[in-house]
Order: sequence, then C-alpha cells, then structure tokens
Amino acid sequence: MTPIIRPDWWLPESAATDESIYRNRREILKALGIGSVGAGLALSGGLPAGADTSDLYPVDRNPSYAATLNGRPMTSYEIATTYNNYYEFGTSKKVSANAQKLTTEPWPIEIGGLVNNPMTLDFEDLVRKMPLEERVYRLRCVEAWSMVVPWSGFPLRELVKMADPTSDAKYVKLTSFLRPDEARQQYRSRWPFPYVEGLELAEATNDLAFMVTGLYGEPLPKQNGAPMRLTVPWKYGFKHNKGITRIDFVAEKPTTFWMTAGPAEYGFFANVNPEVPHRRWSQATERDIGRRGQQMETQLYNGYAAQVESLYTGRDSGRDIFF
Ligand SMILES: Nc1nc2c(c(=O)[nH]1)N[C@H]1C(S)=C(S)[C@@H](COP(=O)(O)O)O[C@H]1N2
Ligand SMILES: [Mo]
Repeated sequence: MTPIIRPDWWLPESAATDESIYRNRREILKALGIGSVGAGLALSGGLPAGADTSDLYPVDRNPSYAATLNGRPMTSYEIATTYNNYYEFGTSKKVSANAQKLTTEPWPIEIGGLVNNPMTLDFEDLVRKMPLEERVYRLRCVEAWSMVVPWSGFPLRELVKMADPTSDAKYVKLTSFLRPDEARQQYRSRWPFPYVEGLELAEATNDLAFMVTGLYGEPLPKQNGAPMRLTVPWKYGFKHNKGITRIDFVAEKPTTFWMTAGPAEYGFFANVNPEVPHRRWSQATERDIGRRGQQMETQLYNGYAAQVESLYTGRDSGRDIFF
C-alpha cells in the first residue's frame, strides 16, 4: 500500500471530523489553489478518480441535508475511505489499495430501457450536466455498523427526468461495472457479478435518492465507488451500488446481486428497521465507526421516516417492505 502523507491540518484516525475543521480544510485547499487533485493524492494514497472533474468540487452544501442525528459527528475522511465494502475488490474492509486498479477514465454510462431518451455518455459529460450539491447523510450497513459522510452529487430524480421514462417503466435497475481484469474477484469468486441494484420509480424520485460523485469536497475515491455510486440513506448500505455503468428503466422488479447471492437473507427493499432482525443477527443497534464503534440505537428508516414513510403506506406488512 502506498504510504499516506498527511498534511498537518489533517485529523488523526481516531478523531471524528468536526464541522469547523472540515470547513477549514476546504478553505485551505481553495486558498492554496491546489484543488482536489493534490489533496486526493496525498490523502487517499492513490490516484483520485475523475481527475479531470476535480474542478467541480467543493460544491455548496444543501442545508436541508446538513443535520447529523442527535449531534452525531461526521466520520473522518480517513475512516470513510479505509473501511469499505466492495466485494469486487475483496471481502475484507481493506479494499482501498486494490480498488485503485479500476480505470475510471473514460467511464461510459448507458441509460436505456423504457425511456424516451436513451443515451450513452461519458461520466464526465453526465456530471457536468447535473446540478451538484453536498449532502451530509448517515449510512447504515446491514452488518450493523454506520457512519456519517458529506457526499457530493446530484438527485437521482434529475437523471430520471433527463431519461424521461415511459409509462410502462416501474423500476430503475442500476448495474455496476464488469471488468474482471481490473477487479480480480470477478474471476475468482462465486458472487453473481456484475453488482445490480434496483429501486421502485417512486423511490428513485424521492428527494433523498442521491447519485454520489464526490466525498468530503473531492471527487469520489475509487474505494467509495468512483466515478459514481448511489446513496439511498433510508436503506441498508448494500443498496448503494458503486461503480455504476448502466441505468435501465424496466417494468419488472430487478433481481439484485444480494437477492441472488443470499435469497434467504436479502430482499429487494432493504429498508432499515431496528425491529426486523437479519436472519443471523439483530438490527436493533449499530456501531458508529466514526466514534470507535460506539453503540447506538438504530432508527426506523435510518432516521429518515418523515421523508420516505409515504412511499410505503398501505402496504406496510412487515417483511414486504423491510426485506
Ligand atoms: N459494486 C458494489 N457496490 C457496493 C458494495 C459492493 O460490494 N459492490 N457494497 C455495498 C455495501 S454492503 C455497503 S455498506 C456500501 C459501503 O460504502 P462505503 O464503502 O463507501 O462506505 O457500499 C455498497 N456498494
Ligand atoms: Mo453493507
């Protein structure tokens, strides 16, 4: 692994990121005019993804999504970029070095299926068309750990609008890359790659559904899903697929990676609910990886019930919407 050279304003691994420190760091980067490329190189120990989009960051924070719950601090850059799940690059949490093998330029993205505007475009063209903003979101993994991260990106709804789905489209299917030469696990493992996820159209156009292209005011590091990953913070982290290359609008419910890999344990909705245990463990509490694994109570819909509850009224028969 490449040694990590930290600038002297950087935070020790154990420290949670204080808002003022984060602001201060962004101001310093801006003032130095070194932008994100230098920072990414120094901080993540690997080439930053999408170096030619680094001029886009940092973006303004949307104040509607600035709140962390119960005064919980943001998870430091270092922890958020070194404790990852990315099965294409290995099953441990230490996949960041391995993930640097992914070539993210160019990065063709296909948008198709039941739409009036099918298109193939490069990630850079897409991201330059989209209204970018920053949102601080909680991420709750089904493994019962969680973090709080400032993501940059655009509402998934904007992409849906651009594609203009026909009335037959009921779901959005998101497909990650398939490149075994770069992600060796795709040759070796028994997992059903490419990683596929899906949302109902109403979920995809909910305010919270966010396409992520950056983290901590910089282009998204490869281990976090560069150049583009999903975040749907009311659902378990496995719904947030990384390295997306294809978006299809479809009539039938997509079969996701985890529905194939572990049908007894993972369903389509995967909405966070402390009262619905995983088959092998409880979901009542979670460990905050930004606070040395401090235990916290898990919230219904990961604390986003007000924004998403209406998606599920009239059919909340337990397992149906939480599995
Ligand atoms: N393509 C792909 N996307 C993925 C995964 C994966 O293995 N492959 N893991 C998921 C899981 S289980 C989680 S918790 C989040 C973790 O995101 P992070 O590493 O940025 O915290 O990514 C999700 N997206
Ligand atoms: Mo996860």
